[in-house]
Amino acid sequence: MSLPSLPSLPLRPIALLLLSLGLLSTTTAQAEPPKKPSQTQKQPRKKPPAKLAKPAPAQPYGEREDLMQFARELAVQEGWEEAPLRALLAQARRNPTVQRLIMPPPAGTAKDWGAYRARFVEPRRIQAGLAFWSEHEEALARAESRYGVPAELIAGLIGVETFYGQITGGFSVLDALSTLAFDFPPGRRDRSAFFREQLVEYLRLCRREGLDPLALKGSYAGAMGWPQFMPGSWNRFAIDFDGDGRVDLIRSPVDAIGSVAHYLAQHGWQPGLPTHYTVAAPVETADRARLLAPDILPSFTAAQFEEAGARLSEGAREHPGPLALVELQMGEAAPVYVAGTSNFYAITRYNWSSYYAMAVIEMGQTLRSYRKAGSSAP
Ligand SMILES: [Ca+2]
Repeated sequence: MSLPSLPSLPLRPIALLLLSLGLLSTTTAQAEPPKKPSQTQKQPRKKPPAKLAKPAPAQPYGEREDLMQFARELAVQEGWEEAPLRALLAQARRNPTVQRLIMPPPAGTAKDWGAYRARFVEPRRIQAGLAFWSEHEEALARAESRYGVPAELIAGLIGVETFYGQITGGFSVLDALSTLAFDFPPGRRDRSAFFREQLVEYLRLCRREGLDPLALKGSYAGAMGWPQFMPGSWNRFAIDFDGDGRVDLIRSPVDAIGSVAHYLAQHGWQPGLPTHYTVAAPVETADRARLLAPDILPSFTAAQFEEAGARLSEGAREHPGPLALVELQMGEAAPVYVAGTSNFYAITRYNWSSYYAMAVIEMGQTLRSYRKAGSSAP
């Protein structure tokens, strides 16, 4: 999940999907966990060939000087004992897969909202979402009433992030964060300072919650649990919502529900405001380009939209705040457009992608429709 102050960070549950669909360029705030086949689909277990070549196990960093220097400074800064910290970091391992996944997709990959949407808003995930909503109806309603974030949006988001806790990532968080902190690959903007900070946040989190830093699994960028929070976001925005005195995003879906709502509320969610409106984009290329220039940051009034040649739906013309013209590319077909509000923007603070935000919204709407119709299965 989420790094408000860090625009172009591609990380998150969906990152693999984004990669495969060429959508990673808009940035995401969290990291996509790899799919664990054992969790996502039950397949008949095939007996592996007797002599299956295994990749050589990654070597621990050991007492590499930059890690030990980091440990020394951190021990002083946090008032921690140095020796156990050194011993812990020495066990971290550089992971080449993490280095590969942090890279942007090849240039020129066509974005396709239709294909992207179909990966999330599909029968199995809808089914899981309806079960999740039924099971956690009380917590979702409580989060909605406390933070003003609709239950459907929270349910949609957790569904898109982790398939309701089924796909939360199989990377060692310590390895992933250490790799990106100390061996960030060349070829894209260096984010190692950010990941060093996340590593510190992770160690604080483990100490506070009594978790084993060698044991936790997450996405290739170190995002964890049901809502895929990065450690810094966990420390700042996660809450205890099931009242057991602990903030546990790995085992408690109820803590995840409260934490997602709290996160969005802290990132500008306004109760009662729509996320977006339908809009016909300006026909003139120059006008369209002007409205698209600020990207997903809502920057124009409804009147300015219309002056530029966009045609808004009736409700949108009365919208009091700024709007953003959001373009969703459809592969070779003509793109679709929506007018995003500040609430659309708030969802992109969780994951920096308009495709992501739209998938969350439409997943939520779909779940709500099924519930309204009293239907339990798509
Ligand atoms: Ca709790």
